[in-house]
Amino acid sequence: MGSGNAAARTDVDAVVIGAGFSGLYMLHKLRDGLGLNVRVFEAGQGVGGVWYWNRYPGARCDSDAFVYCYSFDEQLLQDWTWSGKYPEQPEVLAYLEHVADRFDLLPDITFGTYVTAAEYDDATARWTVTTGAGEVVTAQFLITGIGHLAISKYVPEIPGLDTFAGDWYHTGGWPHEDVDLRGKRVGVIGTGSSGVQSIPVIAEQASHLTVFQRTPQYSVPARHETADEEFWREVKANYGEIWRRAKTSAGGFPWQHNGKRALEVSEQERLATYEALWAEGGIRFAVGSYRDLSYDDAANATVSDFIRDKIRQVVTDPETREKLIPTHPFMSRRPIVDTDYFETYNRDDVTLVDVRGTPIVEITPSGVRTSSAEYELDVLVFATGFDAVTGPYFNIDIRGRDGATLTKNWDAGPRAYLGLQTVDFPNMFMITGPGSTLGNLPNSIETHVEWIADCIDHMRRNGLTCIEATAEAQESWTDEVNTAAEASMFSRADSWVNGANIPGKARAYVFYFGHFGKFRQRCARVAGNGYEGFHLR
Ligand code: NA7
Repeated sequence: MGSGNAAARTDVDAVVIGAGFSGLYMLHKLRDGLGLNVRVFEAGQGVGGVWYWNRYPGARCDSDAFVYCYSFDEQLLQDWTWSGKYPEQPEVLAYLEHVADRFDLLPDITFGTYVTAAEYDDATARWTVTTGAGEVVTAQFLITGIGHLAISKYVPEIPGLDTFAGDWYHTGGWPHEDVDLRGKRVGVIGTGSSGVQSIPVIAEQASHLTVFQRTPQYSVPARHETADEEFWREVKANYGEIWRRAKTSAGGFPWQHNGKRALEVSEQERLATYEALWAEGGIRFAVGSYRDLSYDDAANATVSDFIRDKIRQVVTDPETREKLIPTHPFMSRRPIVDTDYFETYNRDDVTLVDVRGTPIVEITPSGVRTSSAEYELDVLVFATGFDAVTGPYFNIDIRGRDGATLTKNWDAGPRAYLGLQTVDFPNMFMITGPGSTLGNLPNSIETHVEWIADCIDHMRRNGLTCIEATAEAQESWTDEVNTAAEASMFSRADSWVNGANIPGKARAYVFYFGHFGKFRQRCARVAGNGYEGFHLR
């Protein structure tokens, strides 16, 4: 085991960036599994990554918690009990803090420290990593556990924001102290997952809430509930089988579709299936019914229409109701799970503004002015998302062989072999880098962390010092990423998964939308075949 005296070491085996789900497990695997010296740098003052920063009202997990966790330690699985189906942010953070304590990870993490630069030296096959605090550390391996979102909040450039007299926040950088919204006129811009989660909670507190919506969204009711002892007895007794199913499934969840095509059954049967899953709520609605919803337009239309009808049944005001009806196909954007989202628009103190029809023109000292009206606000909330996946990488000046930069290599979109490595950056591993799976992320993260640890172990056992993806393997994987995305509903709409949410950003798919279980097998096969597609020396 490493010495645990992180602050003293400036030459280590591995530097890991980030102490969220990815970085914590990577540290444990390398330090406790392989006996390496590891330093972890984390920008936040505590562990948690995305769960450290995203503290907005209503922030909660929307994967079922019993599988939104690590699976690698049987005792941890048996000891930890989530309060219910979709825990709120403080509980997910408490879980990660528990893991950090349990495996004694804190001594090797330097908090409040942003990695500003990393440079590869071909002669030594080592990285030199520089932090914002001016510390310089060298390492054989540079491993990014920087997530997809947390550090690269997107605030659109709207004229006049600097003149706004009230307070404004981004959901991804919510203050750690309480923000008192009681009696305030609050505006929320954005209706993605963060907006949809926060809007009902903010509406409870504010004197008036104005929602500025550009694109209406599908959302499935979470039907959050607390979990009783009986539920946990059952889950904990069957965890082996639950994980086996989750790790072989399409999305990293322990459920599969029902094997049928939507249009091969009668309308009556189809509606009964959707109704049953709707009553159950949550992400299972998206993954648990017909197998062709995510790639067949006609099949998808049946489920999209079903949700549109549900929205119409909930929202009472006809004008508001029509503004809330999405036109893109369900699952062409990352599915959203909510608690009372559409119901919130029935409140007298909530106004929905369609900023596609009447765009925001400017922010004034007293609020937001659209092309047709001015809305007076005390607080403005940007739920406007993130410069996802590439943003966190471009925020660090990473230089590979011969000074190669990611900004240049990825200017037409990111490219990486299995989401693990990118050409010109030897000995740099990415945990769920571009071209890896989305779905239930702890599962994707464990897949990569374990693969990386096994690979480093293999290298050490065989006296190898350097690994780099080959250009051929990277290009061929990028083709597969694009083919899978084009075949999926994700090609039918703009959003952060294809770079379309950031003006000027390259349009490219940043995830592999193929089958998660097969992706896992693929990673294992590549390793089993002597790391095919990688050059080792
Ligand atoms: P998202 O899903 O990217 O949502 C951002 C929202 O902000 C979305 O509704 C955008 O509208 C809206 N937006 C962005 N820019 C503007 C401007 N200029 N004017 C009006 N509205 C705007 O981010 P989230 O934080 O909600 O979720 C990100 C992921 O975090 C989520 O998928 C989960 O994986 C966790 P648009 O729809 O683009 O028209």
